[in-house]
Amino acid sequence: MPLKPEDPACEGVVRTVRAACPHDCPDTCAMLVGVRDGVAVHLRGDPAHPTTAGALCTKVSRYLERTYHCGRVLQPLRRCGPKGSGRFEPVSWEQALDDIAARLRTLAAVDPEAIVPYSYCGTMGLVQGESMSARFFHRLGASLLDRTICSSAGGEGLSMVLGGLVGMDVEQFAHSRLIVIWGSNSVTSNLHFWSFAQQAKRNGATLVCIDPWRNDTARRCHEHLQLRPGTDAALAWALMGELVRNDWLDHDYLQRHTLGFEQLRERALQWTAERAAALCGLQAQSIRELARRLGTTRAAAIRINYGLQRVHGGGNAVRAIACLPALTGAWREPAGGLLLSSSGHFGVDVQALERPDLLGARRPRTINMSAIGDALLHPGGAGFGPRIDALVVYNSNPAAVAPDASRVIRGLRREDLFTVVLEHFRTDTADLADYILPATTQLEHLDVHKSYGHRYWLANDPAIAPVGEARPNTQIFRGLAARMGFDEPCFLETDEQIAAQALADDARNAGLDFATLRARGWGKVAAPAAVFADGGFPTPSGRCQLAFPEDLQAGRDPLPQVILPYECAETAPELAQRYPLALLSPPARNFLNSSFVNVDSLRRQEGEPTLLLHPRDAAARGIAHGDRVRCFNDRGDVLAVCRVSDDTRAGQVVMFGVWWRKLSPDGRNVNELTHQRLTDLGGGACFYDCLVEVAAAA
Ligand SMILES: Nc1nc2c(c(=O)[nH]1)N[C@H]1C(S)=C(S)[C@@H](COP(=O)(O)OP(=O)(O)OC[C@H]3O[C@@H](n4cnc5c(=O)[nH]c(N)nc54)[C@H](O)[C@@H]3O)O[C@H]1N2
Ligand SMILES: Nc1nc2c(c(=O)[nH]1)N[C@H]1C(S)=C(S)[C@@H](COP(=O)(O)OP(=O)(O)OC[C@H]3O[C@@H](n4cnc5c(=O)[nH]c(N)nc54)[C@H](O)[C@@H]3O)O[C@H]1N2
Ligand SMILES: [Mo]
Repeated sequence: MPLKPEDPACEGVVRTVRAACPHDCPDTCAMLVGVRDGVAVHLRGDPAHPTTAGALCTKVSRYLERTYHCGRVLQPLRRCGPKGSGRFEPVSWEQALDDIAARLRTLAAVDPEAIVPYSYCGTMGLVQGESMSARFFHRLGASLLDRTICSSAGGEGLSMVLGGLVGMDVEQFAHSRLIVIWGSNSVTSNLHFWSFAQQAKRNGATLVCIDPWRNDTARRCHEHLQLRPGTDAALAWALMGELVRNDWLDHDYLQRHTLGFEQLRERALQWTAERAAALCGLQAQSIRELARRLGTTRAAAIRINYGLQRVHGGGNAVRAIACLPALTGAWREPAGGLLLSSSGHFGVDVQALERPDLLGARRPRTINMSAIGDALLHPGGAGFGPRIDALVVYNSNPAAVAPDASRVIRGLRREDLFTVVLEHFRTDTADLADYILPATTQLEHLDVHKSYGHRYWLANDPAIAPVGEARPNTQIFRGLAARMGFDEPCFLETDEQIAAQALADDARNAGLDFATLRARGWGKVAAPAAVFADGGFPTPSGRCQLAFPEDLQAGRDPLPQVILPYECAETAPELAQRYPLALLSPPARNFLNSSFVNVDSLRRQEGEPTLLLHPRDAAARGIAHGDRVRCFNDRGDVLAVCRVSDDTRAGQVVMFGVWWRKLSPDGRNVNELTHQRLTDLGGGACFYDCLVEVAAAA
């Protein structure tokens, strides 16, 4: 049982260690771990850290339960039954690393590109993420991985306009007068931003939510524009049209700090509120009203999150939205503008961490992680290269989180695929491995973190010794590198040395180094509060790119496009006949992607896989509240308990992700239904671009 810091048992004997929440979330909280006799006894948010403000979310407040979970993998395991049988035997580290290195060496002798790393953000740490691992795969000449599963469409869209992953300081939202929360359930997935939004609300700000369903955030906002999924670009164009027609424009800002306003103006005038309303399923009046608010409120702020870019046109939707603050000059105010990601405000020395120079002259192919199912099932050949013979998975659970799960599982089940999984737990992916290697958690290893939601670097000191025989990812890859005979000095570097390299000698870091961070826990980057008050966008011209110069030069349409989902009535009428319901599968409040699903107290709070169905759709199908239903399409089917509610639109269902398959009643999850087609920009996954049908379960 974790203790409370004020518990008398803590006094005098509990040492406090500074830590950082490792999870894939914009909040990246500063944590304080209490340790007694080598055991972590409590964990809390650092009250002094301005965005954490002493509060952790429900999930991470259970991090001790997760760390000391009886399901932790404690020793290296080797498969001893048929693939997927779940039969493993313990082996020594020596044995496991020798075997794995031998196998990889044999494959690499033929073609190293047959080996593929698969990783994402199980930890966001720069040391336990892509450092020693990337060096290892670069030196090996393995296939590269395009890490697109979450944010690449929006990231590319934003960068086309602003020049990078840059934007407002989240702390400034407390002073905004208008906050538009666009495609994000902040209360669930960005709690510490929500605290600032609430402060603004208490001070009289208006909060508007733009989301296809009435989520926890929409419920707490003044206005809710409940649009059809995948139509955000059209809405943004109509807002621009209204701004232009009413001359709610900052002409001075446009003239001095933007490119392409004339082209944008002409296109915007083609978009009336009525035209967008028809496409988006909104009232024209509510579009006009939002435009008026954006055009007439100083300190108007937009919080977009990655929820809205998981559709075919997601990249262009972000592009269109990102133009808005430049039209109104909202960037002049510290509490105005837009925030999608703050990553670009950090000076990270990626070259030093990942050492792409170890590739030498080799240019391996790139595998897109959002289409790993197809990649694993590809026989190899022209245009693809060698068949994938080995997959090394770390910091990710593709069997649960990747789209088109039945193909992913078929791929992972290949008897001739050699799979190594570095994990804390026996996840769905680990069950399909040949070797499972026990990895340390954040309390057991050293790391350094930036954030994509705020502007603080954070250090993470190990609080406890590794549980069981667990090893940090870095140590595992160091061990493999030694066995492969990689003798470059970078393979001998310690985690401390790597952490020190992560902070580039770059004005953005305000002189911070790892030693200082470690002593203080965290430190803020140098960006000014009103980051683009005087322009200075990180684009080649220093201007905000309303039209994209490279497209203009190449004779392509330089403006943000309106691209409808792959799967909707307009673009796929035959499919929409058979599968008339649009499926969204956003995060569950008590899970973090597929992490924490195995923490019993949190899974109990979530109950069972749940599907939200509109009363009209329920009536048409004879389904009642609480019924067990089957949600299906040509790709697969999954069971859920039905909640009948007008929180969702008619014609749209919401299923909360991302359950472990083996902890679900039917041994499957919502990604049975999603597809592997990619977004317009950035090659991202289209999780929320998916048509289904729902029926009462037999
Ligand atoms: N509790 C919890 N927190 C998390 C996560 C988690 O799994 N659980 N995941 C973390 C990760 S990895 C990420 S990337 C972020 C995710 O953050 P987001 O992707 O922003 O996730 P949500 O906050 O659920 O927001 C998704 C919202 O987008 C809406 N949406 C879907 N399609 C559209 C659309 O076409 N247009 C618009 N306007 N809205 C749409 C959904 O209905 C949903 O309410 O959150 C992080 N935080
Ligand atoms: N249908 C649907 N699917 C989705 C989404 C959705 O909204 N709907 N969201 C998508 C999004 S936004 C994202 S970001 C992806 C996330 O997908 P993933 O990045 O795969 O995230 P998790 O599911 O949290 O799995 C991370 C795994 O890494 C492990 N891990 C954590 N720390 C360490 C470590 O230090 N070392 C090692 N070796 N392992 C560690 C954890 O135990 C966990 O099993 O899922 C995507 N999938
Ligand atoms: Mo994500």
